[in-house]
Amino acid sequence: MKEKMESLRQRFSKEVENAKNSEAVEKLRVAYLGKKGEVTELLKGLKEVSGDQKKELGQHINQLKRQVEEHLAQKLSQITAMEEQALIDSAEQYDVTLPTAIQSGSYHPVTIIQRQLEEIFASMGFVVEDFKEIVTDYECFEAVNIPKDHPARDMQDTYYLDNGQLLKTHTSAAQNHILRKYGAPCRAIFPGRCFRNEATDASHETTFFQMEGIMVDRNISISNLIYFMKTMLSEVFERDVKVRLRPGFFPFVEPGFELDINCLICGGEGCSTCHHSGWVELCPCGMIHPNVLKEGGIDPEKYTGFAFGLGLTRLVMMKYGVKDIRDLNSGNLKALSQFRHE
Ligand code: FA5
Repeated sequence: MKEKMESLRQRFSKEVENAKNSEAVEKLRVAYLGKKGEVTELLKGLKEVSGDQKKELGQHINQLKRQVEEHLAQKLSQITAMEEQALIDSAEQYDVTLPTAIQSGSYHPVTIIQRQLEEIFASMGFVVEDFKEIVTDYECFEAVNIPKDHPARDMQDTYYLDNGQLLKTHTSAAQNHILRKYGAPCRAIFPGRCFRNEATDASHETTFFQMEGIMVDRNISISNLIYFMKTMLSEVFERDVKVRLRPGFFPFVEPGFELDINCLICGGEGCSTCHHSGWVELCPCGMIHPNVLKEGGIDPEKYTGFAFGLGLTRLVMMKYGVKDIRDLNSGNLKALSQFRHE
């Protein structure tokens, strides 16, 4: 029996030595220590042996069993360390510059169009300005000729802070700051996020983007305004789009206009986006009111200017055929990822 055990020990040692991976070690464990393993069978065979011999043999088999267990454990930890190292080594060879199958992020369509507009206007000599989102009552209303209790305020309810400041309802809130910063002559655009406390529908959100533009110089007229509006639209849409100009009232312009675009979702037939009118209000505009120029430190006797407040989010809807404005703020990756390659 002892000889049998010795030859088993030697065979096991060789086999453990040759094991190349953790599966091979597991196979050995089953072959020697499993239910029908060789060492287990030896232990089972003890019941055939009697008396003192049983005790002595039992000790030897248990010793062999412990040795087998220890060897297997040692070999397993050796192999695990090697396998981990191999993983680390192969990770080191991973080339992070290679294109991957992982989906990359993309710019929001509003950002894409905003940047395109910034390029168009910059090429026409306009500076691009940024402005804060929390503004004072003066900046948002009084500086643009909307005194306290003016009915025009009803059109632009917003969210007020305890300190009396508010989330800006329109990019016109930056007009005074820009006029004071540059004086006359000046050409500037200033895109920004706006907020209004109003019911949402397919074309109205409580948070949306506008892009304001002003041009002040000697002898600026409505013809200049129309020229810049037409140039901007034909560049963005890369084709002729039907627009209409109609009178519109805004306290900060005189005369004021509404520039509407033929609804590109329904082709002018009427749909929920255009409230079944066939037209979408896109870009109110007009000649800057003398009071606004004066408040900005510019002499209205010498200078005139135009201003426009483009509905940037609505422009994006028309450009990409987005039927519902709420899709643009929903964070829906399926919708937004369509703009990845722009
Ligand atoms: C204004 O905000 C004026 N400050 C624009 C202006 C600037 C006029 C300079 C004259 C001179 P109005 O409230 O109409 O105007 O908004 C301008 C545009 O912003 C709208 O034509 C529309 O395209 C967009 N807009 C307004 N409210 C929302 C809203 N709730 N959701 C999405 N877009 C909106």
